[in-house]
Amino acid sequence: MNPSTPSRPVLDCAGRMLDLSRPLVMGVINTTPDSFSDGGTLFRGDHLDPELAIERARDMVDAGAAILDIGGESTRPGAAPVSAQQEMDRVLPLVERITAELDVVISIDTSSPQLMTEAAARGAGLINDVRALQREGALEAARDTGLPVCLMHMQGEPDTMQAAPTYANVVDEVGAFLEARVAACEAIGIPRERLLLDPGFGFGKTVAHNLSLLEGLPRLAAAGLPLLVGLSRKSLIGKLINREVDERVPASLALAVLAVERGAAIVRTHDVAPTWDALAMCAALRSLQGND
Ligand code: 7PJ
Repeated sequence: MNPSTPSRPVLDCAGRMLDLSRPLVMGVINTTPDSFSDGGTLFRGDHLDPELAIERARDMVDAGAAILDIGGESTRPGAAPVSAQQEMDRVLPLVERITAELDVVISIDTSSPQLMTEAAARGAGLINDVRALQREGALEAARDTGLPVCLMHMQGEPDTMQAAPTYANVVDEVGAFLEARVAACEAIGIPRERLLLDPGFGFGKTVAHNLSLLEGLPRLAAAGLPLLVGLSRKSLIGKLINREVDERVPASLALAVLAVERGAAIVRTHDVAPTWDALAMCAALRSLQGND
């Protein structure tokens, strides 16, 4: 490394470099008709409208998103599983168009090894797996793409995970799980430098569990890997301050700032423009403090 330039944590996402020395925004593009919080907004009738989707993607990039996270499987509580083919049909055409038209890292929100492989071949730059590569063949598929991977913690599976989440110590257990998945990745040949961690807010967690994890983020950050967090519009906000999904942006911004202050590097959000502003304030304060 050139001694005159300070070293910065940088993630190579298929040739696009993400500078993690300042907090980054990941915008959510849902191709499902039934997601947690923005389900069906890219649909006309019962079909995904590619023009609406690319317009949403462009708006997010213009608003400062460094990454777009494209998902084709709904993981909201109670969601029905989709077939791998259905997921590919929803996601791959969009990956192709975004790669061709926009300068942004494309993240694929999937647990399907086949989709990881196909999306990487079409220009995706990051794999975001809410099952932390536990599906059969996922570790190998992710390794062979050469892409960075976000490993997320979830207790149970989406259809039942909110029934009765139980932990003795949620921060310890989530930390131990993520550490074990990092070890599994390293064992198969995915280097640590290519991994990000996510505690999985709302995935098999009560409000109290989510708050403990937010408080405990610095302990998870101590693993030395970049943290990604998704708190945007999540139901803990509804439960804590009684807001409907479309009224949760201000509280989501507060949570984003709290998470970044506790060590999060990337914030996944449905509302890119206000989140970018909120994180820019965190970055401004940090540069004044001289720790950037
Ligand atoms: C998350 C996610 C999250 C990561 C979803 C929603 C639910 N991936 N995919 N982290 N949430 N890494 O957007 O509300 O929190 S889907």
